[in-house]
Amino acid sequence: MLKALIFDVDGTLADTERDGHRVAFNRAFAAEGLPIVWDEALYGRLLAITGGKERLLHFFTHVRPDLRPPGDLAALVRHLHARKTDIYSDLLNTEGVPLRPGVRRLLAEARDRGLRLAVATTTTEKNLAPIWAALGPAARGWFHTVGAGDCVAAKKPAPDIYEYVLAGLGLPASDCLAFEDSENGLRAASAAGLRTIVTVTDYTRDQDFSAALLVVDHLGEPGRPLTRLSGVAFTGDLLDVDALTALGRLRALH
Ligand code: XBP
Ligand code: MG
Repeated sequence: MLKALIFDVDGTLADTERDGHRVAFNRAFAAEGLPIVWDEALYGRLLAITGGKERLLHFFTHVRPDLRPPGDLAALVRHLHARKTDIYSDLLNTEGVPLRPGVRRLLAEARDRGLRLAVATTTTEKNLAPIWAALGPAARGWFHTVGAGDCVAAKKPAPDIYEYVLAGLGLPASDCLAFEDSENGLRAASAAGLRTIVTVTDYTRDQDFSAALLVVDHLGEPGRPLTRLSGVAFTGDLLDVDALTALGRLRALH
C-alpha cells in the first residue's frame, strides 16, 4: 500500500546543478581570489562526488592539486563551502528556483490524497529554503520528514540518508516510492530497499538506471506528456497518485 513519496532535491524537485550550484561554486572561488572555474563539462564529471565539501576536497586532491592553496585543506574546504552556500541561497532567491515539470502538481495531489511526503538529499539543509519558498509559503510543513546533507555520516550512494528518512516516516520501504535524478541517488535508494522512479537531467541521462522501477524525462504535466525511457511498461502521459499506486504494486527491476 503506497503511503509515502520520498524526493531527492537537486535534479529531481528542481534542476539546480548546472546553473545553480555550479555558478555558486564559481562565484565562491572568485570571491576568494582563486583562479578556478568549473565549466559545465568539468562540473558534470565532479558530480560523481556527492556533497559539495566532498566535491571540493576531491577537486583539490585528485583533479587539480596544482590549484590547491597552501595551508589546512579541510579548513579551506569548510570556508569555501560556507561561502558557496550563502551565494547559492542568494542566487536562487534572485534568479528563481527551476522546479521541474510535474513537481508542484504531484506534491499537491499527494497531499490531497493523504500520502506522506519526505525529502532525502545530499545538499546542505540551508539550500532547501529557496525550494520551500518556490513551492509555497507553508511548503516546509508539507514534508513529514526531511533528511539533508550532514545529518548522516555517509552521503549517496550510501543508503544512509534514505534509511534516516524511512526511520523518520516510520514506514517500511515497501510502502514508499523514491524519486531521483542520478545513478548515485538510485544506488542509495535501492540499497535502502526503495523502488525508485528516475527523472533524468542533462547531466545524468546517460547513467546506469537499470535498477530503477521506471525512468522518464520528467513527471509530466497536462499538455506536456512525459517520455518513458526505460523500466516497467508505463504508457501514461504523466505520473499522478493513481499511476504511482499502480506502480507501487510492482516489484522493482533487479
Ligand atoms: C546533490 C548533491 C549536492 C549538490 C551541492 O544533492 O550532491 O552536493 O550538488 O549541494 P541531491 P552542497 O541530488 O542528493 O539533492 O554543496 O550543499 O552539497
Ligand atoms: Mg539529485
